[in-house]
Amino acid sequence: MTIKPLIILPDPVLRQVSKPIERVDTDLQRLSDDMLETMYDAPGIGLAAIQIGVPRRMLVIDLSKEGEEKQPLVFINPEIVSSSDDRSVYEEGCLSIPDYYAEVERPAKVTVKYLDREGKEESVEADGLLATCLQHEIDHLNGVLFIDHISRLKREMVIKKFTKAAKSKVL
Ligand code: GNR
Ligand code: NI
Repeated sequence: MTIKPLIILPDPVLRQVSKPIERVDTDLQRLSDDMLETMYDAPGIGLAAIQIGVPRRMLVIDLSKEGEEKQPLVFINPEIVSSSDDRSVYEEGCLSIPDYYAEVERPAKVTVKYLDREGKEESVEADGLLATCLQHEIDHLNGVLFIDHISRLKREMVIKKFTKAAKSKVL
């Protein structure tokens, strides 16, 4: 397993729309292991493949707490098939936008269809943090970031700050 470098705002790679996965094979399972290792190292509670530069529709999530047993979840070709009308607000962050946090309102519950790590069709009815995290990660697969759900003023400030930071880095 390998820890991969994270793609950071304003890298245009983050705006790519990821392509569906056609075959769940050992290469893909290796990619999911690398994603989990990268997420645990960061640390974060979720990671989409595009965040390590792979434009494929796969994401990983682990909501277990520090010191608890790990609960790695792998979602391949996930699709939101229904969303609740009631909303909830969470303070979100993103490994691709380090050290920036903002409140985002999303549907409180979602039903997601997906393939698991073995390629088996599954579905989950998620609420709470899992619902928020799934929506945040599925947004990544569509080139959408959580800052797209906040005010334009705040979003432009964040993008400006990260653009400046990237320019000041030696290539
Ligand atoms: O680690 C993460 N924490 C988080 C907190 C609230 C809502 C969503 C997230 S996902 C984020 C990791 C990440 O950037 N996934 O794409
Ligand atoms: Ni993110």
